[in-house]
Formats: sequence, structure tokens, C-alpha cells
Amino acid sequence: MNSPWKGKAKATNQDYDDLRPTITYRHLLSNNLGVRDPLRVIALCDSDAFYAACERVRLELDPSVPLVVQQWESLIAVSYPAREFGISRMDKIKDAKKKCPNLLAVHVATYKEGEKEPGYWKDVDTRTHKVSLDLYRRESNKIINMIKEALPTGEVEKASIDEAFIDFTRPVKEKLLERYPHLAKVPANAPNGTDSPLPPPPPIHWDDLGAVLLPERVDNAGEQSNVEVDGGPTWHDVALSIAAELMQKIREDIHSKLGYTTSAGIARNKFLAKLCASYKKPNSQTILRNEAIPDYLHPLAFQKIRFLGGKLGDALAKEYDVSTVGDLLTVSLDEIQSKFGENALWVYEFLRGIDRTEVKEKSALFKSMLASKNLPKPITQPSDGHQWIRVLAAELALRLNDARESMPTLWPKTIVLHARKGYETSRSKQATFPYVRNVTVDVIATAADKLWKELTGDAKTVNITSIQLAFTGLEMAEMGQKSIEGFFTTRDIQQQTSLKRSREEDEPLVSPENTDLFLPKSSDVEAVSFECTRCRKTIALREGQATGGPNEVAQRLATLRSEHGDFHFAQDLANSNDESVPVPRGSSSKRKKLEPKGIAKFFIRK
Ligand code: DCP
Ligand code: CA
Repeated sequence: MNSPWKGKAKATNQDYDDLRPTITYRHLLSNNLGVRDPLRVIALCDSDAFYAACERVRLELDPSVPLVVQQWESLIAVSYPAREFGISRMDKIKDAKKKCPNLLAVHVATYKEGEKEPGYWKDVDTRTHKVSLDLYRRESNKIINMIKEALPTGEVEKASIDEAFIDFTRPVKEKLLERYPHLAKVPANAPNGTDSPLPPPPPIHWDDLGAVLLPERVDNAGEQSNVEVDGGPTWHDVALSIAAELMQKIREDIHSKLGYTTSAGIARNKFLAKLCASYKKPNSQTILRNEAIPDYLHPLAFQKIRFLGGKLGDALAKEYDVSTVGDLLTVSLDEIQSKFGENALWVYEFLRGIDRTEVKEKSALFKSMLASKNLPKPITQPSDGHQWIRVLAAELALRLNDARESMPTLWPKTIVLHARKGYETSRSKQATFPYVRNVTVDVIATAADKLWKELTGDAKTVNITSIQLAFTGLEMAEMGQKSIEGFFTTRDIQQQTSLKRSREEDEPLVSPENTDLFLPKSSDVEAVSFECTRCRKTIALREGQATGGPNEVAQRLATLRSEHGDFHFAQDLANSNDESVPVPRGSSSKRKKLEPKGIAKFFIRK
């Protein structure tokens, strides 16, 4: 039977009430209006074929070379020239080479036993090597830092290894006042003082600012940049065009200084910026003017929208027998709330291009660092653990020393070794990490070897399928103005080390069952679990899900992580007082006990 909603009256632009907001002097002159600022402009900047680009830059290759990055037999990144041969991430390396005989396939760097640094070896083998993403992390940090330096008053949030959200609202207001200084002063005859509307905006030259999405002409973006919307440009359009100028300049600088092309989406909020960032790729940017929002959103399959891709999207599609955002707009707020709970308000708002989430820089100081390896062949002899410990120690040494370049006084308080058999809870041992000036592979491996001996005890044989080594309690040591080099004399180091050691021996070690340790959200591709930084629970793949190649395991883990994130998002909404704004972290201990209700039911609870 047809749903009563199918074919209902078409949604109109009346659904979007603030596409041409009136901008007043107060709006322009205030810097604290937050997510409801009518001049708000957000961008999402995403690097093109990122890992492939990192390898191209490292090898100093011409950008026209078709290149893929390989991890064991799978592809993890495909350059745009390689995409022209029809190659995608879904291909196996063999098939990709058939499509393009001149394809350059670079295997991702790996750590190898006995080597201090990851490298590009000829004989890569998952049984003896461990993937290293260090190059990509470093290049990613360089890009983020360039964006931050270009925008001292903008907010930059790293969204993934190659994506960043940028809140341009403040830099744009500064530019507006610089270009139109008369706006800084409210005219004496303004009818409502500071709350009077700004004078009409100047014409905008959209040329060279990227593809501009216009109402009903979203498919001809960029080609009709001189065509105006009814009523002409608004001050929000001026704000978008200034953000586009700044974004363009930042993207050009990233390209000329670091060699990476990027693509960006610029719109009034995060959700829309992300949606239009991939409108035209690579090396271009897209501007979504408010008045184009309805025409851009209507034909979209709503299940492609983040948060609406999983069970909730399926339930909505089934309930109303619809597939596009436009179809769903005919469902009233009352109706959607009666079926999906009060908090379905955010679905209602997303469909109308409203998103009030902030761009917020995540804390730069991570608390821990984790290196892990799923062993293709279990360790059965306790003496065989040593080789993997050295491999993991090499990764931690490199990452700690990398981090120390920007945070020279960074010290891990504790070192933790986890070992796991199959999907059993992992066993772990930890110890205070000695203060030493040079944290070398040897220093880490020696500490970890000791933990390994404690963990395996007198056992003649063991059965270990996954091993993780972590630094926890990473903090910046308080050292005033002194540098690390000047702070510790060799004697200090010896004394401190021996002090720590003697205390360590007196201290009871954590029981093997104790997994209640703070572990990071692992960025390691080979983990089978991660610890959620919000609920601090270890979320692991279920038995059977951790089989297959490392790529498949990594993908399942990525899905699990995203579903778990969605669960928190939905729960925040369900527990929030202002239903459109997620509750800040840790603001209520009551939340823990609440069962998912309404929309939260549709997200997996772990
Ligand atoms: N990545 C991965 N495994 C995946 C997806 C991505 O290892 N299943 C890595 C490799 C990518 C990087 O993350 O280069 C960024 O992912 P994107 O989805 O942004 O893809 P690309 O940057 O490669 O391509 P695009 O130009 O389409 O953004
Ligand atoms: Ca990308």
C-alpha cells in the first residue's frame, strides 16, 4: 500500500525561513553570537587523494603520474590521474594494474623488526611488518598548521586525517570592517540604533572564487556566476564571498608550499559545508549560497547524509516510503516527532539545512599514544614476543619524538602493554615510565620487555593474537623557561630513573584482568578495538568481524567507531534540554543511566 505521504504537496522555500536574514550593525560588530550568528560562514577543506598525494610529494613526482597507495593487497588511496583509468579503492592491486599498466603502486610505509624508522621495503609481509601512517599524520599537521596560521582569529577543527572545518565568521567580519570602514559606526539617524539593518550590500564579483551554487541552477554551478538571485546579493553572500577569497588563498598557499591540492565547501554551517565540499573535486571549491540551499538539498538521497545513513534512515525510508530530502520535507514536525520522539527535531532541521553544531578545536594535547598489531600468526613461545615489542617500540619512539618537536617537554607517565587472545579481554601490565632525555627504541623496548615477562610469567607456551603498547598520562612537564636539554643533568636522570624503579617494584601492578586503563582512540589501522574518549569503554569488533585482511578489519572498525559516535550524538540530543544543541561533554552524570529513547534507539549502543 502506498504511504499517505508519497506524492504529497511539494515542499516550498517557505520551509526555510531565514535564507535572506537581515543583518544589523549589532550582528556585524559582535563576535559572540555563536551558532545563531546570521553572518556565520563555515568551510570544510578536504585534501585530494590524500595518501597518494603524500607519496607523490615524498617521491617528488609529476602530478600527472597515475599512482595508488597499497596496503598489503588492497588500495587505500587512488590519485586523480589513476582514477581516469577507472581505478577505485575497491580494486585489488592486480586489477588496478590491468586497468593501467603504467600504474605506480607505492606500498604504505611499514615498521620492520630491527629498524628504528618505518621504511619502504621490498619484502613487505603482514606477518613481519606493521603499517605506519606517520608520514600522513605529519603532512596532515603541516596543512592544519598552515590553515591556523593564516587565520589567527578563525576556529579550526581537524575533522579527520585530511579534513578540517574552519569557522570563518570572525576573520570575515574583520575583513568586512577593513573594506567598508563606515560600517564600524552606527549612523546617528539609524532608526533602531545598533539594531538597524546595514545599508544595501555592494555587488559581488564571484569570478575566480569557485563554483557558486545558485537556485535551480545547481547543475550549472560556476558557469553562471554573473546571474543574480532575485532580490540581489545579501550581506551573507558578501560574507561567503570573502570567506571564499580567504579559502582560495589558503588553498593556493598549501599547494605552493606543501604541494597538496585541496577541495573546499563554503556555506552557512558544518553540515552544508561538508555536503558541498565534494561537489567538484579535485582542486576546487564550491560556495553554497543560502538561497540555493533548498534546490541543492531537495534531490539528495537523504540516506547519504551522515546520521541518516544507518538504521534511522532505513526506518524513515520505510515509514514514509520516500528517498529524497524533498520527499521528507512534506512530513510535519508533529508527525516525525510522534513516530521518532521529541528529538527528531534535529532530523527535521538537518533536512532544512539547519545545523547548530560548533566548529571547535579539539584539545591539542592527547593523553596517550598507542601502537598495536594484530598478529597474522599467533605468538606461541614467550620468547617470540620480543620482535613485535621492538616493532611497536619503534613506532612509539617516532611518534613521541615527533610530538616533542612542538611540545618539547612531553613525557609519558606510564607505559602499558596489552596482549589479547582472540576476542578475550586483553591482559595488561603497566609501569611508571622512566624519565630519560632521549626516548629511544631501546629505552621503550627494555621497559616493554619487562612488562612482557611479567605478563607471560613462567608459562612455557602462550597464545597471543594481538599486542598493543601504549604510553599513557602524556603531559607537558613543568619546566619553566628551561629547555629539556638544560634541565636534566645525567645525574638527575640516573637518580630519577632509580627512584622510579624502586617505587615501581613496591607498587602492586594492575591485575591482568584490569582493562580500565585510559587508552586512546587508536588511529592505528590494525587495531581490533578502540577506547571511546567519551564513555571510556573499550569497543571491540565482535567475534568473526576481525577476520579477513587488515583493510577489511580496519574498515569494520571505522564503521563501528562511526556508529558509536552516532550513538553518542543521538544520546546527547535525547538528553539535551535545548533539543537542537548537543549537551556538552561531562555536563551531567545523570545522562549515563538514561536508556536510549526516541531517535537514540536507532543508533547502536555499545
Ligand atoms: N583512507 C583509508 N581507508 C579508507 C578510506 C580512506 O586508508 N577506507 C585514507 C586514505 C585516504 C585518506 O584516508 O587518502 C583520506 O580519505 P578520503 O576519503 O578523503 O579519500 P582521498 O583523500 O584519498 O580522496 P578524495 O580526493 O576523494 O577525498
Ligand atoms: Ca580527501
